[in-house]
Amino acid sequence: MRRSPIQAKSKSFSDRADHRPSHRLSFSNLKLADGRVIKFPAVMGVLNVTPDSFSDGGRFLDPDRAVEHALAMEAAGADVIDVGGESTRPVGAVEVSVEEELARVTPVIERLGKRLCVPISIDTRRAEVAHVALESGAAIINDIAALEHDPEMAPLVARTKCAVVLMHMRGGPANHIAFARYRDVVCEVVEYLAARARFAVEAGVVRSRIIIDPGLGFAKTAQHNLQLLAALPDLCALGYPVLVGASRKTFVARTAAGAAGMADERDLEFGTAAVNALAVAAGASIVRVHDAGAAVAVVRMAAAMTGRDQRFRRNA
Ligand code: PMM
Repeated sequence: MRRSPIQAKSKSFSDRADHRPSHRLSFSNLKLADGRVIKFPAVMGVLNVTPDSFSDGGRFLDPDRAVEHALAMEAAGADVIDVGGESTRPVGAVEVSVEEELARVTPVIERLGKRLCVPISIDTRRAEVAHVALESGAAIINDIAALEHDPEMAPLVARTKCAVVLMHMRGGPANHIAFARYRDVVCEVVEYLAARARFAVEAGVVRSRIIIDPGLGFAKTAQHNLQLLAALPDLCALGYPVLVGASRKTFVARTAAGAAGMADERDLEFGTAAVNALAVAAGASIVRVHDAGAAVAVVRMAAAMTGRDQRFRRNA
């Protein structure tokens, strides 16, 4: 019998490091309101239209380059493109106005809505931005504040029947690192996401379109992130598809580089690949990544090895 999240509280970190496949708890797909289907495990390609995001800040501020990059990620096999206009880098993120966020993402989503076959998700905490993005062709709201930041967000998701990612974070994008204190990080994150999913369902959000996310790097130390990754089966046991966003994050670089070393590109690349493979093996449904081509190969391999491959899968 699988332990409940509460029972899991007493497990030590090493007890939780169980990466055996957990297909029974994994989902096969997500059906969007427009009829499109995202088959799991899926790859979400990141498109940050910001000057200062941690990994790709400034590279895609120009809408032409942003559109080109999104199309390239789709061609590389990405199943969803996640467009964001607000930086959440752990140190030095600058809060942008709604107007600025809209000015960054709207021209890109409008163009992508006409050209991409795969669904678009909008990475925002603000209902006004989410609303414009949905009107322009987005089908998923990726809310790093799990519908807590803007009271209009839950009614918007419920009304439009779009899919939603509920992510765990504490504090805001600019100060979350100061909140990295937990009694038991796994229990607290699991309980938080269960409560936010309950809230969403009570607000009228379609249950089968809720995705949960532990929010790696958001108000978490490297050790917290590793504990959460080791406990992915506990998150999957909540009964919602789980998204894992570890791509190129500082804890991956530090862990992969080891105690002495300075992290380099290979540490980031292979560290990210290791997380993605083990996350899929542990039951995660979506990995959010910057290098879509690499992640597609990793996810396909991990899915095939754990009996989760959907042969001849073609999303959207
Ligand atoms: N990470 C970032 C931004 N948005 N959304 C979700 N759902 N999960 C994440 O882990 C997440 C996110 C920050 O990373 P980036 O600056 O490299 O995009």
